[in-house]
Amino acid sequence: MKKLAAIFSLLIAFVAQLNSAQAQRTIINLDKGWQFAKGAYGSPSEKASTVSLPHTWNAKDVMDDEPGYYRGPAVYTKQVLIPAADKGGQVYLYINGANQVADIYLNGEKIAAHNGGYTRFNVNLGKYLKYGQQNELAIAVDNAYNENIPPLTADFTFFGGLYRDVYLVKTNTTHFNTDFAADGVFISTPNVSAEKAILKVTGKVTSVQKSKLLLSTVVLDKTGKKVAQKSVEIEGNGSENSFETELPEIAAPHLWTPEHPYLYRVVSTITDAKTGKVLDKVTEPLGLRWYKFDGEKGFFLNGKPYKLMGVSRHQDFEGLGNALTAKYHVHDVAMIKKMGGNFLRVAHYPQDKKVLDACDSLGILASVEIPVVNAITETPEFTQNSKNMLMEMIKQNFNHPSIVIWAYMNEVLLRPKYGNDKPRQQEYFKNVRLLAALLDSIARKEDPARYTMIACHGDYNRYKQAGIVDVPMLIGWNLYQGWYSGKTEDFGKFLDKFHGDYPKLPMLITEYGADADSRIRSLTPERFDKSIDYAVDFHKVYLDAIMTRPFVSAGIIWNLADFSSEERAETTPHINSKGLLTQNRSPKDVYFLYQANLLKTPFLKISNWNNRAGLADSLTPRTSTQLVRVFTNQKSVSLKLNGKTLGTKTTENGIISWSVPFVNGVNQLTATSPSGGKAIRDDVAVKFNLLPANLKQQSSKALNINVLLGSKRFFYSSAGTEWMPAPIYTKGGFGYTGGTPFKLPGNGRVGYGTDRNINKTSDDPIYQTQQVGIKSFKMNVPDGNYQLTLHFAELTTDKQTEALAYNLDNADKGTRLEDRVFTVEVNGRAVLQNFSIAGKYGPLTAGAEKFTVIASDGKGINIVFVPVKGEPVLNAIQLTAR
Ligand code: GCB
Repeated sequence: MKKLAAIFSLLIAFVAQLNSAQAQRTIINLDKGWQFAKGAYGSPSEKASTVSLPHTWNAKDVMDDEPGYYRGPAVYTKQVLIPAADKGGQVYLYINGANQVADIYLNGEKIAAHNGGYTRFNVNLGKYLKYGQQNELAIAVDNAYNENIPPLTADFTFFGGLYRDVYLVKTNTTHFNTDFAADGVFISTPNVSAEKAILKVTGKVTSVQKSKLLLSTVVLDKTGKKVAQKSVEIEGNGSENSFETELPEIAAPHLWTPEHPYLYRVVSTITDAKTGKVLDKVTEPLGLRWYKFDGEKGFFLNGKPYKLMGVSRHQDFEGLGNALTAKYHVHDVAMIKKMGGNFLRVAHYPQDKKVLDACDSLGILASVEIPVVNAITETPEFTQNSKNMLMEMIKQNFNHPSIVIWAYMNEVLLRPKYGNDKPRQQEYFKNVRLLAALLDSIARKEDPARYTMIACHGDYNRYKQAGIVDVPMLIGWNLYQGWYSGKTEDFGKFLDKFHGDYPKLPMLITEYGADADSRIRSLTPERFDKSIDYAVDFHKVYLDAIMTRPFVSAGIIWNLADFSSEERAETTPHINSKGLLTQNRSPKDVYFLYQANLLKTPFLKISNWNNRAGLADSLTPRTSTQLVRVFTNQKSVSLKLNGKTLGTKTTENGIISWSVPFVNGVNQLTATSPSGGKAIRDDVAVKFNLLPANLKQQSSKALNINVLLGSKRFFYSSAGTEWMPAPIYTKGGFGYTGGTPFKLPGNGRVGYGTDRNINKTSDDPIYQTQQVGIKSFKMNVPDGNYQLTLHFAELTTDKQTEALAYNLDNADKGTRLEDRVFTVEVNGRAVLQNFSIAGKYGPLTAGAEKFTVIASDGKGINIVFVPVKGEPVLNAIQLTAR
């Protein structure tokens, strides 16, 4: 029996050795079939459900009206069968993203932990595995606040979960080193020109026994043809040994550019020198290019000047949170390309590898950063976690030709701690600077070829005095003049001032943008109205200022798409709406503005304000004239409305505006422009709800009045209703009398209605403005039966909310709930008696009061607001025939 066992174990050892000697790395995806439950490891707080990765537990709870989302522990469990044949090799578990702390348990034992939610990590499962059996793998993930892990706070939602792929990598015991979950092979291109390219490949080989190895590097062109090759013998030393090889030069290389992102492949192989067996093989992308940033002249790629124009991008999508599959990542990068952009700021944290793969193959240059955002914690643990993230980011992404910048801090002095204790604050500044200097030196040492960068908010003196400006190789400015503060014109002044002070320091505009709620439009756009139209005006000024200043290396728009930010209230609660695209990636007019200015191929697009309402210009003809913008890179464009020409106009900065006399119903707009002989065109159908100047001109059945009080906004609601600003009453028409629009309290506070969330509605803009002190609302409607809806929300409240950190102008003084009681009479009949909005609905909560009203004897409808206490208010009003 003993003998048999001995033979058997010999056999196993032989098979294992065979395997270990033969196997190259294999990758086994583990995305399917996880059991998931919230709660700590061993004590679930709910029944487990089966989930697939990518997965977040916050996809839905960030979308509700309630503040907050689940931030705490949860556990993913899965049985993993490890064949007996794997014994003798190595088995690594790779986790591409677990936000933000992960503890790894194998067969009930905790074997590893990782801090930080945005970088990949791996665990050598080797000695813990049961071969030939099922192994219980459990990953406990926690997204609770942790003062030692960046980011501490930020304007984005910290979705919890295993939100990227998880997989096993099985290797021979001799393999490329897996430290920092990198590929273990690092390619640099110290010498590239149009004539030749020289490649240096460094890395480490991990082995468990002494052996003679052959390390070969082969460079393949796009067609798979070998263009360079080198093999060196190395001695496997039973632990780790470094290698460094320089390849023979590649003559007349295909250069990597945004226009022609030519990719070579570098295949690195470890072979057993004795047996000739391949032990490990990894393939890396290679793009041959050289670049520099110049303080005066901007950015150069392969000796040619390029204005870097692009976006930042968050990794979430409507309804999915941050748990996105590959196609979403690739689509986003493709949208930058489609816009005519050439740059992506991967902000504020490293993202899925597919993002950078797409940048490499589509020709989008990139910066990547670790999430040290807004503030630091002055502890060794915070420093250590930041350092580790930086190392992971650099090592994991080293070979992407698209990357030109490593960044490591964003607006770190936004609202500095210890405001009331100046000496302590000075110490804090010193510690921030020390951390910056440390991270900067690591990045320069780890990757001497790339630039380092810090992105700062517009308080230039603060960063200067704290010594931050002097640390990185590039300075990024996040600027919001004309949004959070000042006027759009101040933007150019800032650029000139900074450049005057630091002419040698290359400058990038790492952020600029304005909220643009795709449902809100305006014919008289103004700051904070969140209209698409204000955003277009804003971007026009910024784009011009960036394009006309060669010393500005880059203009990076904040943001590609609307993204989740739980802290935000405003018109779309929990969403930052500065995207050029909506959260489900449908383009807004601002996206068209950039296409018109950046694309080289013919482009023509009519504004997508396709659901409109308005008042007739006069009694006859019954048309309502409104501005329509056309975005184009063509010299001139002709526009037709329902087949009738509105003439030809010349383009200015990518835009042409037309006054279009809309009619009630469907309006077909056609824009055309001859382009190199071939005409390009765009067609849109605009649905227009036109209200006649004299409502009696329309039959009661056809009337559909939806108006907002205290507002100049147009709003397209979730029910598909076009709302328009309420007019002041004029004889024979309709509108309000008396009062003023609601204004936020507090000195110098700028806002549009209230910027707080309105409960019990997703159509917040209907309720966020109101007319305070309104006397009456009259509608000169034809006789008939109507349904009248009065919309109310009490906009004053005792509830204090913290001012949005980014809004530096916003000194929130808090508010006081007003004691407001009034009576509403319709055609002399009291329909609401001693009505208190807050009393009935509570403050900041939507309420709709519906009535059936009869208009007779040609008298129309007259609504009178009678004050009892305080001033009456009205937020919105609707009238339809019954
Ligand atoms: C910033 C931040 C970014 C915010 C943005 C905004 O300066 O860097 O994280 O989302 O402003 O929209 O306020």
